[in-house]
Amino acid sequence: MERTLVLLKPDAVERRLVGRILGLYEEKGLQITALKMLKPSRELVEAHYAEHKDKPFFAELVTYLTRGMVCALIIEGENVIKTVRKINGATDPAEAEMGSIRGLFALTKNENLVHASDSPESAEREIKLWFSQG
Ligand code: 3AN
Repeated sequence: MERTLVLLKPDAVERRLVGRILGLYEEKGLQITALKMLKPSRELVEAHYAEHKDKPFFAELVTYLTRGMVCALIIEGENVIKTVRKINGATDPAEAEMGSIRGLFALTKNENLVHASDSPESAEREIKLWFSQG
């Protein structure tokens, strides 16, 4: 059994899409095993996106993630990492399949609603960051 860390980013919360998005994961048959709402600190977001710290969009990315509430969840299931990334769709919503979250609801790479871990190693690292208090 695999697990992954998913974030519904501030645009998802601001646009009241949390219920629709959680429904897509659940309707697929995946199990949400932890869920919380928080306004993340700059330190948390910088650590989460450490691999992008030298990218030109890093400052904008940190501002975006820290501007409001985020819904963080752990989802478990067989092949959950690959499956959730498929449900989320490609990073660029213009390339994302139409039935995916980004295909359905997002327009730009800057604000693409969701994050999901890309490997078991990233998942464990990210779960520690976002769910450190038990
Ligand atoms: P994904 O979230 O699909 O794994 P990453 O890890 O390449 O994609 O990018 C992390 C986040 O950085 C994206 N979800 C998006 O918010 C932002 N991002 C990625 N590429 C760009 C870009 N070219 N311009 C602005 N923001 C970007």
